[in-house]
Amino acid sequence: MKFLDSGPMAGQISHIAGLLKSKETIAVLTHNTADGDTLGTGIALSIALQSLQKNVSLIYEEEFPDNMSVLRTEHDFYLLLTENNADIVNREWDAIVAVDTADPKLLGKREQLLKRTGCLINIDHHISNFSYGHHNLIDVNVSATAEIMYHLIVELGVQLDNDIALAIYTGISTDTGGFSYSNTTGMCHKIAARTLDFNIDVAYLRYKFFDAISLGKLHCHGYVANTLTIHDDGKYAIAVVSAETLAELGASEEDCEGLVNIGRNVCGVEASFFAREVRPGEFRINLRSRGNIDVSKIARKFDGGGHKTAAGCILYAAPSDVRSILLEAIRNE
Ligand SMILES: [Mn+2]
Repeated sequence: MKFLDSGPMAGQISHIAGLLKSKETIAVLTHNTADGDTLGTGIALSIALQSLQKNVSLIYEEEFPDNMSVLRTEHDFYLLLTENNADIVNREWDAIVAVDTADPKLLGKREQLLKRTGCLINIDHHISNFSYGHHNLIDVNVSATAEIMYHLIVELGVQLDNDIALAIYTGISTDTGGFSYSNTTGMCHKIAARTLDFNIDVAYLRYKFFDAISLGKLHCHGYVANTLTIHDDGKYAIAVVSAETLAELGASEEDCEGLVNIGRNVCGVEASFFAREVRPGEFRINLRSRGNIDVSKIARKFDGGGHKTAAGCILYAAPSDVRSILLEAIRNE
């Protein structure tokens, strides 16, 4: 079902579809610390290209997160890049497609593959994407890259099936927080509605993507709720978790996902920061805003990026200095 008939995006989508049809060997790359959108988009595209008899590889370097294992299909295009894959690294590709990847740095070791093609296609919806591809299909107004992928797959003339529908539904559902963030639009509901013509277990996916919680994460929740600090008449919330605390709580990196929302949800808070120490003196910062503050501007001060309401960056500091550095950055914004 075609939902996009005219406008600049329709033209760009048909250009990229034509380009892909003219290529034979194609690598699809998802970003690291993979989420439902990059995986869903990458898998949907790989299925579509394989059905067009393309020689396609979906190259990844981190195992799928637990809650996304449901996405993994029976196809043979999955290619795990490990340290000693010289053959993958040196392979030439007619085209490489990076999906949902604002910056090639997010590709990790796979960034080096990019020079192995004269046709790098960059498909994304992040405002911080700097059009690093030879061809760029970027729409910052869509909820998820999976939305762009739906239009592209329709344009390629590929029929939806269960696997494609699940992949597209996952990308849109996860990037919109279950159709509840401000990026939720009529179009993303239309596309999701179309995917529900297939065998999608909405309740099970809701549980997997949003509700299921490990004990480590639950303990992290408790710690963050108890140690969160509120600043400037309740406008800003900051939570800092050291590596030592994470180890004591038995919490993994994955367990920290979404903890920034605890502060964001406090009444009156406009911007929330969650800082977790990944190596001594190195903090990964998640930033969230309720919409009045553009947190991507603050993330960029520390070489990070993202969207107006959700961004991330790395901060090098002593644990005791993290709060004051973040406060100064937002007060000077
Ligand atoms: Mn996305």
